[in-house]
Amino acid sequence: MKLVFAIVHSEDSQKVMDKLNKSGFSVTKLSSTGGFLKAGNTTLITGVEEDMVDKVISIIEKESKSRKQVVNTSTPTTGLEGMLMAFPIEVVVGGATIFVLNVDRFEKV
Ligand code: 2BA
Repeated sequence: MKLVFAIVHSEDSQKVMDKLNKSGFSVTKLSSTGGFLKAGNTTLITGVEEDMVDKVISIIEKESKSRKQVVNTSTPTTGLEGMLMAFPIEVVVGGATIFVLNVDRFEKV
């Protein structure tokens, strides 16, 4: 058995979960926060048999859009001691970031 962790944009999460459920997969949704943008995203966990991993990934891929986001970073200026200058950079977020882990044991009791 495998555990698929998918970090998706929160706006895509409902669609991804609906499609996974409709295809017979159980999903758990966790609210998470990206370390770089410090913005909310969603982590979805799905436990599946190994031969279903590609199907799960293709559903997630199909429903997860990539987005451009502008983030302000600050850098110390030269010559002006202690001054920080903010400048915007554009980053591409997603579609989805996916990790597939081995499951040693799975029980439902
Ligand atoms: P964040 O950490 O908020 O990152 C958002 C986007 O910012 C990233 O999109 C990437 O384009 C950019 N980015 C992240 N770290 C950067 C850095 N050190 N320098 C420049 N740009 C950087 P994605 O790669 O699509 O990642 C979306 C979210 O997925 C991330 O949100 C994070 O929550 C998660 N994630 C991505 N890679 C991960 C990894 N290797 N381990 C754990 N979580 C990861």
